[in-house]
Amino acid sequence: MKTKILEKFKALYGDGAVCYASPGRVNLIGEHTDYNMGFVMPGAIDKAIYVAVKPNGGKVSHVYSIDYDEAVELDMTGDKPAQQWASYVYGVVKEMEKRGAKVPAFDMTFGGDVPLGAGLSSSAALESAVGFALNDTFNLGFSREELAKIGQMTEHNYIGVRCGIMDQFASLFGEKGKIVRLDCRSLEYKLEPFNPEAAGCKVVLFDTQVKHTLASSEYNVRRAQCEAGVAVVAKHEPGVESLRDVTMEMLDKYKDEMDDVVYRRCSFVINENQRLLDGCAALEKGDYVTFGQKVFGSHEGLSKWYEVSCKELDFLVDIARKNPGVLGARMMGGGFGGCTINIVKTEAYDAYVAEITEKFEQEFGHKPRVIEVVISQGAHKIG
Ligand code: GAF
Repeated sequence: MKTKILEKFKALYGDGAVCYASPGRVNLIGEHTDYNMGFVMPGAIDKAIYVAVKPNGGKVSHVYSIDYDEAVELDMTGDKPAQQWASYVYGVVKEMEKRGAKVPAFDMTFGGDVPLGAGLSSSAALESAVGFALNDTFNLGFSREELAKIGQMTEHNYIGVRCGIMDQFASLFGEKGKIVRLDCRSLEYKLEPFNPEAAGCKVVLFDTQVKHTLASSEYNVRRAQCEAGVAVVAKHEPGVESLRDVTMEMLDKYKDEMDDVVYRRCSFVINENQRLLDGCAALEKGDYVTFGQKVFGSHEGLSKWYEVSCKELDFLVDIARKNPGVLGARMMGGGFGGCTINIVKTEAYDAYVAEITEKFEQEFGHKPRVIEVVISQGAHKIG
């Protein structure tokens, strides 16, 4: 990929570009908890967005996307570009400028191998790659944490999704073989070795290859529902600022003051945080069986209580539940399509992949994409 990006750069803008990469992510457990100030357990993967960049000394920047085979001129004094892919680049620069940086004009080509729409966070990978590349190229002095916030705010202010910080954080802070156990309130994190093979398991993703259009609008609705629940509890309980501060006892106490749907959304988040903590304790002991049960529990909550799953994802997890070789499976990411993450006993792996592929195709007329991932290094300069 690096060669392709650099060759395209050379053809369009000449020699001398430097290449950077920032990866997509998986998340073991803890979904929709990040914007509720809870915990998440993502890891960077071996699929990334690659950016080649060079200052151009002019007034406007030029950006080319390999995936869209399209070039745009970015005038940072003008409006947001019409193309969404270019809005990510524009948004990152704007967010840097809001924080006081002067970002000179540049030429850039980018592309990658993070499957789009699969819930592996290709957009956060792009924001992080662009932010990391510009920060290094122009010596802007942003920390990785600031770059993660710049990516997150790009999403809020230029794409319209009020996302949490998990995806950008994982893309920037991930390390080879390690899961990022992140507290989304304090942004304290621990890199924990993750070695399922040693416990006789494998992690595999099945991409439904569907993406329902509801995804970003419903995402913002979920976030607003969580905020509505917090507002009710906060009227009575001093110090409550987010769902992280709310217990099930508190939620039950004020249940009558909130819509049933708000109650259901909030209870999912509170339980999901607890599942993560319990799952994490199990993983620390190498107990993948207990961890897997938490993963199944997470899917149940996401599907029935948070209602962000879809028939294709539920179908995959139902098959997983009936297969004794599968320790845990659930939808991953924002939902309404994308992929499931599965923890499977090594000896059951091949038969499980065959079973899923066959049954899914029978039901939906196309095969799911089987994606094997390796937990890998976060944003870095390739040179
Ligand atoms: C998307 C968002 F971008 C993340 O911030 C996170 O909320 C996730 O959905 C759900 O856990 O990937």
